[in-house]
Amino acid sequence: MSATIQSIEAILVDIPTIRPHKLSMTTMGVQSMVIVRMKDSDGIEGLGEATTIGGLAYGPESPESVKLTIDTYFKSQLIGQPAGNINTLRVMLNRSTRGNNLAKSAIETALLDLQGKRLNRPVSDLLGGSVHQHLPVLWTLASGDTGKDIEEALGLIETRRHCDFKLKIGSRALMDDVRHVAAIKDAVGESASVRVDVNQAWDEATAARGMAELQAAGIDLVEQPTPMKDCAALARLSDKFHIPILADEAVADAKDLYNLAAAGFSGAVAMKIAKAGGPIRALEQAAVAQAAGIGLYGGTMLEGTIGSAASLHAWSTLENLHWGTEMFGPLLMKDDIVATPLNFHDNGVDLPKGPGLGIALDEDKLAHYRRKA
Ligand code: MUC
Ligand code: MG
Repeated sequence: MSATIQSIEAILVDIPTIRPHKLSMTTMGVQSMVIVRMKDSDGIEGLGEATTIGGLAYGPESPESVKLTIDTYFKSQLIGQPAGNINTLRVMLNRSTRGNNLAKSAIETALLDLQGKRLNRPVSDLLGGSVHQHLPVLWTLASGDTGKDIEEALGLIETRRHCDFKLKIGSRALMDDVRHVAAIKDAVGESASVRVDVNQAWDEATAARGMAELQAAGIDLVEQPTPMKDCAALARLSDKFHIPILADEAVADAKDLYNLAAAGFSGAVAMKIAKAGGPIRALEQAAVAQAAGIGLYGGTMLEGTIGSAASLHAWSTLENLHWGTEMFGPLLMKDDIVATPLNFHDNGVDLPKGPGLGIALDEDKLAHYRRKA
């Protein structure tokens, strides 16, 4: 008889960030993750993670609500089911529960890790096989201070940890942001790609002016300048400017991307396992993007090592990641809960090896950082 799911634990973990991470809607000083431990009847354990940025200031799911969804609604449906048929379990959860994609992503990841460990194959093999073993990773400059950001960027270029940068803007007046961005672009020079993420903070008129200024300053990409539901604005802006737009919050899954492309959007899309509901569903976007001529980018919700590894296994299966990835989440945190961290070097990161995600927990660290109350 095939192994069945025996237990699922959803653990809240809080790890401080290495510095304040200033986004347009909030400033993060700690990253809260939900770590899923799923055991089957053979005693094999699968790991998953759900993470978001800035809690409810960012989106409708919080780490606490993800834990509640898993504990109260998903556990009872999954326990006792055969662990090996991931698609059947995904369909079951999608039928019983609308939305809650962060929680679904953690579960889908744990099922993939479990299956990979049982078959002794990496998760990337379950997704068709990796095309890349080393993936490019940019870094986000978001200290809130131009001088500190420049110092941080120059240090990272020097050590070849990162050569491309994303700046978080949108909380200040437009021209203050433009001056901040232009000063950083000036300091890092031609060879570094500098992009900005506005996290929906501008209306269309502000975005039009901002895009013109950023294009003149040599910025390569503008991420989600306008509110997520305003697809028409994103399409109009992409038509008006040469500087490409990266759709982030506007696109959770393949259907969103299809609708955006049908509205006339051109540019690129940030795929995220958290937005889509798991690595398998995130890759569905890649097929739509490729068909529509939209560029691909491996996005993060600032996941720790488990969520970042799951994303890397998915992105590694794609021939072209036109804009690389931003899987640097673990480096933004002061510490880690895994035994062997990801290997960041040469402006990128290695795809972890070994069965499943290729990640093992450090039980002492997990005990230290798990939420007590
Ligand atoms: C986002 O909105 O893209 C990715 C990098 C970062 O600093 O924040 C995230 C989320
Ligand atoms: Mg973004």
